[in-house]
Amino acid sequence: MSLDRRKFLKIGAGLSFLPLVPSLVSGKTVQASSINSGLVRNGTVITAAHWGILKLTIKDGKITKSEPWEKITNNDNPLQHYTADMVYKSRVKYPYVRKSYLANPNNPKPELRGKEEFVRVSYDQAIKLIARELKKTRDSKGVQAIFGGSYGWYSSGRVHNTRVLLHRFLNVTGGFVGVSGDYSTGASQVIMPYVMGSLEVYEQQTSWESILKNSKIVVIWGSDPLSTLRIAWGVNDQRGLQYFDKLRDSDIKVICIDPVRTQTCKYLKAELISPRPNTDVAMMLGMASHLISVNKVNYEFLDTYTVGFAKFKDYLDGKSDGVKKDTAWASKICGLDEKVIKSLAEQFYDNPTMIMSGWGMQRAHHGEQPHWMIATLSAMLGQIGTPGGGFGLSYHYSNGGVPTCKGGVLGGITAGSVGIWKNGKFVGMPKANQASGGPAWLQQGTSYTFPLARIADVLQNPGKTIKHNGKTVKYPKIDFIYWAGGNPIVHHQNTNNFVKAWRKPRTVVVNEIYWTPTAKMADIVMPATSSYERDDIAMTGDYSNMHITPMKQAVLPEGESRDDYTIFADLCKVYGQKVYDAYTDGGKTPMQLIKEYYDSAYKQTQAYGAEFATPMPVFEEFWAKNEPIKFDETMESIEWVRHAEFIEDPILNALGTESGLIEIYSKSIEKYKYKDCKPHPAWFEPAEYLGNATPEAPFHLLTNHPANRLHSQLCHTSLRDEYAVNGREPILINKADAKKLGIKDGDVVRVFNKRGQVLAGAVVSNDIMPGVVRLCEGAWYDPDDNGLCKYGSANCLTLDLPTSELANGNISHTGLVNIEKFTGELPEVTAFSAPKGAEN
Ligand SMILES: Nc1nc2c(c(=O)[nH]1)N[C@H]1C(S)=C(S)[C@@H](COP(=O)(O)OP(=O)(O)OC[C@H]3O[C@@H](n4cnc5c(=O)[nH]c(N)nc54)[C@H](O)[C@@H]3O)O[C@H]1N2
Ligand SMILES: Nc1nc2c(c(=O)[nH]1)N[C@H]1C(S)=C(S)[C@@H](COP(=O)(O)OP(=O)(O)OC[C@H]3O[C@@H](n4cnc5c(=O)[nH]c(N)nc54)[C@H](O)[C@@H]3O)O[C@H]1N2
Ligand SMILES: [Mo]
Repeated sequence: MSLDRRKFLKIGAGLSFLPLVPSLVSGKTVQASSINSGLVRNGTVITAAHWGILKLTIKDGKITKSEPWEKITNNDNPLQHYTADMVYKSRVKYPYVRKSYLANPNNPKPELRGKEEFVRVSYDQAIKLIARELKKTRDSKGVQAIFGGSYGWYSSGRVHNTRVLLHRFLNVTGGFVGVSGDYSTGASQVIMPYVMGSLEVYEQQTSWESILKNSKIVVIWGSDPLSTLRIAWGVNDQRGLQYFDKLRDSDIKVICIDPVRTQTCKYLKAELISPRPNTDVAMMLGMASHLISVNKVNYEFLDTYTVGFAKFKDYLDGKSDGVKKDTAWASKICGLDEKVIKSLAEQFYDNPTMIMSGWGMQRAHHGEQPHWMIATLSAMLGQIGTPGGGFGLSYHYSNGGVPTCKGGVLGGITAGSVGIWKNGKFVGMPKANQASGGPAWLQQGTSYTFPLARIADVLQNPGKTIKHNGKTVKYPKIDFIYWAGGNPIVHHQNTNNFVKAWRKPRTVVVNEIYWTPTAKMADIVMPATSSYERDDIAMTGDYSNMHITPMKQAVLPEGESRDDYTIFADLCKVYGQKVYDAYTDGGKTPMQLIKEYYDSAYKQTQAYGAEFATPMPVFEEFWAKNEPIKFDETMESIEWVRHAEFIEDPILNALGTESGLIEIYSKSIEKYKYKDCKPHPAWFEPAEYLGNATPEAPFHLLTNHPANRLHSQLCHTSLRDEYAVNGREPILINKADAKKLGIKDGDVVRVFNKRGQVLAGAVVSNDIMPGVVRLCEGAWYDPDDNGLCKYGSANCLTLDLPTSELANGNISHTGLVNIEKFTGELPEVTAFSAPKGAEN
């Protein structure tokens, strides 16, 4: 192994396809035989979604039932039953253009976006309009005016990955502005490479089998896996939930640290510790001080595997700021009794303890700190890389810790490279890049990307420079937004401010399946098919690579909806035959691509040799059979312990950090001299938290991921009837708080602060600590004329500030609000119906 390794970020045993980073795999050209999918009019069809492999029942060409292909956990996953609604409700059925845009695209009155009626146009007219306006903007304002970052989720499937297809299209036609990072782990994915030399958040975890055998304590810190494991980035293998069943049946002690008594906490009958939101770092600093004072620190581990502990200890002792970070200090900030803090620290030291952390607490102001501090604490305990101990940042996501199988890995659509254009003519694709593949904005570095959570700032302040992760980023001047996959009007923080920013560019085009708030705020809306109306192929288990599954078209497309691959191919045609050929790789159909991706996996398994257990049938047989293929785990992956090789030999298997060791102190970060991110983990007061609450905004708002949706996806289905309160998004309020406010379970309440206001339905319960309320993200934004969201979209209330100058992540779990009983006349919810001018 090269010793240079330590200089590089080491991404080992990672997700085969990083979330939201387009895949770089590309298969070879294979001539597809003629395969006719042939629709089932009566019978069953196998397909897949983020929530698992599904079996659909079709009667007279309509979906009548949707259920999991295999039932393997105690917990039903309600997301699996609403496929019919995903096809038949709230659909964008035809192309639409906003009235003023259609009348005059050069002066389209962008301030009317979302307010004005739509006009239906023919598919061809819409395609021509988009191509013409895109070309006009790129020619006159350059690549930096075209925003194709288009952050967001998609529908599972290796061909119809809408964001990658958009990038492919924008690349071929001349390039675009992209984004770096994501909303999920904005802070952690930037800090952890400095600390551990790897992303940690998107990497395989110590095997569950090893945990069940070796751990004595499992700590679930700021995480609700029973909820978040209902989905996966690709297709859910459901094994993570199965392992939580096994954890429940084991003798392992489970401790949940969370302001909310989560589903997971209840199911596992865990001990609940509830610190004030956003104060976990203070709590952990207190634990660290206590461990030092009772001499329960593994100094040998610190000496061998880490750098910078002495400097960190100076900080704990208050050498430079005169503040000792002991348990008394911590207790005042986090609200927990000193005894609790001390007892936790000692229990962790005395037992093999696996700390499973979610990502909620890093989606907060100074979100770089919590996971850095967890790594520091685990290093002091001396448990990183040992069976049963250490920490893991993906047990709650995409089934981390489920052993990896040895099978074939499917290829997938790629973003390709930027096409070469000279004097307005397409010359061709660059040769060298074609082989390496990968999206142009990754290759171009930072000149045309910005940290994604700054998008509102970018749209409002073109040309501004900001500090970011040791570099300077200059904002582009965006005039054309193309969004495909993602619901930014719902997912971005401080909606009222974001809507203002969204109304700046001249053009906004959105490909959508449903009339989401984002589709309603577009100038041109292209009707996209759902994944149940087109053929595709997928794998389950982002870490386990467990199944290859067909995703067969179940029903005919609604209205004039087309798959994104075709929409972009048709746009390319306007740019000329050569551009079309570059995009479609010589005119390949989706079915040809499906076969090509399958064949690349097939070839891999063939190469394993005859003794390998899971043979794959040839494609035609696989497709005709309509059954997933399952691969088997290997012994190595069943016993795998994250970072064990580093512990075995820290020189030969050095980490990818600057020193090759775990960095409790980072010299690189020291050089950046950021005020809001020191070179070691530290406590910073968040902009808004219970420690600085005011009578105007006395409650801390948590905006957790919703158990019964995937963000905003499924919000429009009748699953909503199972959780909505008085027709509104539920807000969890502590009993004592509700009593003081005169609010009863089932009341409609107004939640407000200086940024915005929403209606929500009160769920009064002691499942949340006093002073804290929870309104899950992803509820469809439904503004009335005064900016009140009638349905309850949480981001109307959140803060749009960066975590720090290091990561510039979003801080959606930081923020204070006020609540009152709503006594006015209840406005009708209109979020799920079509806008003016469009039919449902
Ligand atoms: N307050 C707060 N805000 C948050 C968070 C939080 O914790 N709190 N979490 C953040 C996080 S981690 C994330 S990941 C984001 C999620 O934000 P998004 O990814 O924007 O959320 P989704 O609701 O999944 O949006 C996906 C959209 O893509 C559409 N879509 C699906 N398949 C296709 C397709 O094949 N073609 C086309 N054209 N469209 C398709 C769906 O209909 C849906 O509207 O939200 C972020 N926002
Ligand atoms: N069903 C479902 N599953 C999902 C998603 C979904 O929308 N629906 N979204 C997926 C995506 S894109 C992502 S990124 C992941 C997100 O996964 P996470 O980021 O882990 O999810 P969150 O709900 O934001 O937060 C997890 C827990 O952190 C707690 N928490 C919040 N702030 C604090 C704090 O300051 N301290 C402590 N101790 N706890 C805190 C919350 O109460 C919550 O129980 O989930 C994925 N899984
Ligand atoms: Mo996410």
